[in-house]
Amino acid sequence: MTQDEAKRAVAAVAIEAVRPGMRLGLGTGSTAKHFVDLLGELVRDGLQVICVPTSEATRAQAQSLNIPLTTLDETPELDLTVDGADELDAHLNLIKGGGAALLREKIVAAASARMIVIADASKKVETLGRFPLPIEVIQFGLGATKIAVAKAIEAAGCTGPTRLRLAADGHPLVTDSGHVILDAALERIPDARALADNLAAVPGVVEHGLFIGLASEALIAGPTGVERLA
Ligand code: ABF
Repeated sequence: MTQDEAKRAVAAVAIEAVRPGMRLGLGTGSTAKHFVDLLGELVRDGLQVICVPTSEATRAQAQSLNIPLTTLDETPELDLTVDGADELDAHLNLIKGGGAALLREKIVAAASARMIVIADASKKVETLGRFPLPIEVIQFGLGATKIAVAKAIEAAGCTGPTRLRLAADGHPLVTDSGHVILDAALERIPDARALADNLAAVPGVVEHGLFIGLASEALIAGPTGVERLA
């Protein structure tokens, strides 16, 4: 099974959780893209759902599939969000944000009664951190914020450089919400809760990619099929 086939396989299991009338959060990334494609097929066949996209990319995909969209202003409570992840551990703690959508993803996940993470087996790790941790920051005062972030990282017992994420044109990548992203290459995060709390306290940090206590379950495509972690 190729990695893309694995992503499709977990999306096909996740779509079984969708019921008529559900209010859904639609994730971002290549795995979530498969879920949205499958949802589009059900909508074409008459399924009634209303959805909040977690990025402009997912919005465009959903619109192209005629999936009915809403906002968290109109629909502040969602039944289910299905989204990908860059890393997940056995406690369902996640690193997300490789797709630069972490802020809206976290807001949508937090507004959902249930969050199903869909991932290929490469995302499952013993300890979070091998994937550089995305940290979304406002552009004002970036130099000072970078120093404060480094101190917050050190205070949580982690070490590693933070780099400003660049877009393909070599300029700083700007997120859908107009912020920039620092990627912290920490290798290991021994205490994700402590790091999350430290980062959240830094002025200028809008959000970070540690999702703790948000995922209800994960569907992971491995060599012997789809494993469910809850
Ligand atoms: C998004 O999905 C991002 O937060 C995360 O980086 C990405 C995972 O990407 P993929 O499913 O393409 O591996 O939710």
